[in-house]
Amino acid sequence: MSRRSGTPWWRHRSILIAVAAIAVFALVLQACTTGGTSGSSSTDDINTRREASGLQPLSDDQLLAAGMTYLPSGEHDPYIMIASGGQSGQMFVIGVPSMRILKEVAVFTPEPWQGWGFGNVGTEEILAAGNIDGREVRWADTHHPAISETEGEYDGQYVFINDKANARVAVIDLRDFEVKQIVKNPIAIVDHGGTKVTPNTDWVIQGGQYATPHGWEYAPIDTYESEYKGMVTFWKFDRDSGRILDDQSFAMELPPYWQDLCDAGKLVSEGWVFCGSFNTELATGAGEDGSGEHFEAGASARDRDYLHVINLDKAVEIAQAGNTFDVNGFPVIGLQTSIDEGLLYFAPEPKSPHGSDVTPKGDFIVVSGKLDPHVTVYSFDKLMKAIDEENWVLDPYGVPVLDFDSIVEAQVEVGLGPLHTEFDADGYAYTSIFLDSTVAKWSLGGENYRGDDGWKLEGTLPVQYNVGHLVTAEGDTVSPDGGYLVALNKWSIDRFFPPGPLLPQNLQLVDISQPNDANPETGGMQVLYDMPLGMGEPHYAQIIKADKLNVFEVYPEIGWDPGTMSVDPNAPVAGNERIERNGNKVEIWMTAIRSHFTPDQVNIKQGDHVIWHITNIDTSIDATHGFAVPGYNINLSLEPGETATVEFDATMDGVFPFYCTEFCSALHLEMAGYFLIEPTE
Ligand code: K7E
Ligand code: CUA
Repeated sequence: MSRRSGTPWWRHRSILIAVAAIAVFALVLQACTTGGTSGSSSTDDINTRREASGLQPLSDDQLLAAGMTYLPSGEHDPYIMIASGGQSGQMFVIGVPSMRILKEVAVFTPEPWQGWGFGNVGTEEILAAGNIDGREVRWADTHHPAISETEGEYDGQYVFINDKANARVAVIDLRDFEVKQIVKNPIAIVDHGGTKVTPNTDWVIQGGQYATPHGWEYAPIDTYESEYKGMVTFWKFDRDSGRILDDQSFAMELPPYWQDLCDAGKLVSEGWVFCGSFNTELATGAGEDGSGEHFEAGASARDRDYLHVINLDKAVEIAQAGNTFDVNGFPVIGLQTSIDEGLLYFAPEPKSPHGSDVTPKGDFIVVSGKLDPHVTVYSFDKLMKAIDEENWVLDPYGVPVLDFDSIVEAQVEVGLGPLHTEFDADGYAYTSIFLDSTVAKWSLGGENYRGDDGWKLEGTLPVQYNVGHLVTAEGDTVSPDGGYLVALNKWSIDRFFPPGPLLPQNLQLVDISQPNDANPETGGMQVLYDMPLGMGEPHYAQIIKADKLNVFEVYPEIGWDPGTMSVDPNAPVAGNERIERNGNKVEIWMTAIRSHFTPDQVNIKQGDHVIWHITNIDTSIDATHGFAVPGYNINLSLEPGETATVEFDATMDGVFPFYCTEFCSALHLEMAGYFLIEPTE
């Protein structure tokens, strides 16, 4: 088989024609909307050309959808979607409405293009902070990105993301879309209900999931009820330094229910936090002796689980007063303290709950039971009233369980398997319906929304298939934009060419800008675009207005250290390039500029300890240089102005041509050098 994998010529041609046809759609649409008479084409012409290239003709609706997502070369997306990367351990940056992938941001997993974890000392240190008992854990299951907020609005400064698999949280600076910090939760080995931020990003919430003894110490499973613990952790965030301050952070001990998604209260409910849970059955699985039940039955037997209603403001006071115990050096508020101090209440929630979403005005909390066809809406006022009136019974751990009927504002039947809910600017809510594979649009009632018109289903839109989260533009903030919704579908089945049995996810862009009567069945919703994503399974995403992001196009000054976000005084700059030897320590100060490294010959001896600093002294936008040392597992990405250091022992002797891995100029191939390591006996 010496033939190159055969793409027939006509395939290429059909792609070209498709591209041309899309360009023509834009012309037609422009002609239609401006009333102009371009006279160059028409729907018929487009469909004639599509058919000629083996494509199906388009309906008017489909043509409109194409025109709503097509951006001519050079036009930027008005919105940016930050999606979790699931098992990739990364985070995706996607333009909306074009659904073009702009970047996979390296987070928990080494990524060579960004030079993330391939010798760059700064990145290695950040990754190493996520080591667990000294073990390098270099994958993650990222679920929930949380863009930093000011007064409940996305401010575009930072994004946080959790690693469900290992209970870690990363902090990403949105000036350069690079990770600045990874923290490992000291008391839990897995998490889920994070990350979410409080309305001014004072606290980053990391909720637990599968209960273990704190510190994931061993305890026999038959001690589950007494030794296994749930948890929620509140990480203190310092905006000025851009870091989580672990010495001001704390956790709360919770019963060994499996805590699920959390959301922070806002406006009227600011200072409170709401976390769903399941497995209030305390199921422990099917044992090898045939005892017990699988979790899917055992953990979904009861009709009610508990929404955890947490008084964060008061918990902060208790933690600051030192009324905590210590797990691995981390302060934890004990469950009994939480009960005594009124930090924790339970609100019964319907069967197998998932999702916990606070409405834009902070006045309601929406939860879904995966095995209940309704969304259940609690009133924050009613929760407070029930707490005041002590309208509760106690759960087996002594936590007050509020009376369901007294706290529920409404239940709206939306379909089978409701999960997650977001909002728009007009008082509508959108819930993902996993089993039905739909998005349900329903109206919020109450004076802040649609009043007496509220609490009813407005329409459902089929999506393909099995939608997990959905996201609307700024849809979990105090002022959602609406306009666009993205359904993050778990299964794609027949939507795309199957690249092997592992299929991509299907992210579907949905237009939610139209009134209900534009299509009474769907409540005006229309699918605009299907985007396959074959890089990991995004769970949640957030969509922010692009103009809220203040991104560095190049680093502000030459010698910039992205780790400290300031100039490194030790950075090599033009004119001070040099090599210093001190015994077997060799330190190199090198610069990179189109199209050479200075110096481009480096001679050392085998066994030398090498500290190699490199600055990209180019200041033009996009003039990134790479730096690869073959055989030594080293690759850097040096963006304009950036400085980085690699440090290693030159154990292998030989001749190692190093080179720039970014095609930066006409003489990029010449941007190389010789690293000669002379053998010692
Ligand atoms: Cu529903 Cu982790 Cu938010 Cu997946 S979670 S879908
Ligand atoms: Cu620098 Cu290629």
